[in-house]
Amino acid sequence: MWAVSESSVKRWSDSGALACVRTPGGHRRFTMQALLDFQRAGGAGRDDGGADHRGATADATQLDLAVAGRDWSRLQELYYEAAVAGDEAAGAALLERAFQDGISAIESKERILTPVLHLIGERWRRGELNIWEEHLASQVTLAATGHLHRRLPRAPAHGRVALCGCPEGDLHEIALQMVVETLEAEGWRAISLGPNTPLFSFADAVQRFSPQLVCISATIVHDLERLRRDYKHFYRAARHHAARIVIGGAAFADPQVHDIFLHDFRAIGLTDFLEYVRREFPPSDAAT
Ligand code: B12
Repeated sequence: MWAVSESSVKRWSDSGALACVRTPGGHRRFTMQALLDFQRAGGAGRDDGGADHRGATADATQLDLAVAGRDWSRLQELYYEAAVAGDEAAGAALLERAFQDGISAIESKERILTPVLHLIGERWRRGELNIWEEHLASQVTLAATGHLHRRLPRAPAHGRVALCGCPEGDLHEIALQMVVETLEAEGWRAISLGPNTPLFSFADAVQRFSPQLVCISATIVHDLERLRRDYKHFYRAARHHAARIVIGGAAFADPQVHDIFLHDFRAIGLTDFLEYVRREFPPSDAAT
């Protein structure tokens, strides 16, 4: 978080500035609250402060200011830096800090992560970013959003099942993970088949799990003829189990693709998706 040495942290802890809990073996443990209290009281810049201290404090302060002011473009810049540097800890800390200040997980996904990934794609396309930087950014994003998700409160499980995946040939799994997290936070059992799932096998999974909801995320698709053929089988299976079908992702902007994937709802993002889910599956109708 502050990019300082272990001895600095020990010194702050020994002076009482940074509260710690000692394990029976004598190791120091720091609660999130203690870190935040320390940060509010001046953080890493409170004492002697070498250059590294000042830099780290400046970063933390910038993050605090950006979060407090809901400065989305600054938050995007800060997240971008963490993402292309492969800094999972910084990416996760940013999302956690935002959440503590009242920015919901969906807001972070839509207003920070998604625009940053779109920008990364654009910079990659223009040859300004290396492929490995795009890969690092993907890993950081999957890890950071997963980290926040595991800490969030969830609605009680209501027994409904959603089956989610990307069609064959599509390796873009970040939006899919976001959809799964959104449903889990709402108390769904959300099963992810992951990226690159052939539709005929997706249809078999529908038979196996009898979901109330099926979510397809598609960014890039190939072989429209094969998709057309397999989707018919998939659609019949979904209808047989009375599952609603929701589609989302850039691939559906192409009318040819859109027309193949008969659906109940096409989501633009996570906010309209959540509205749809809450409207179509009200709590009173829950199975358990
Ligand atoms: C990361 C990335 C990759 C990574 C993916 C890693 C991973 N683990 O997921 C890797 C390196 C694998 C990759 C590979 C390729 N990629 Co790529 N990739 C991207 C990038 C930068 C980000 C994608 C992403 O995660 N976006 C963030 C998500 C959250 O945003 P989103 O998809 O828009 O989703 C939002 C909404 O659409 C919606 N949504 C989406 N799906 C769903 C589903 C449901 C049910 C709901 C409710 C909502 C919903 O909610 C989301 C939240 O807001 C994009 C740039 C971009 N514009 O997206 C390029 C991009 C998609 N890739 C592109 C290309 C060309 C490729 C490759 C062909 C490159 C190559 N030559 O190898 C391969 C193809 C691989 C394949 N077969 O799929 C192009 C596609 C252009 C096109 N339309 O043809 C893009 C646009 C980059 C560019 N500017 O040119 N890529």
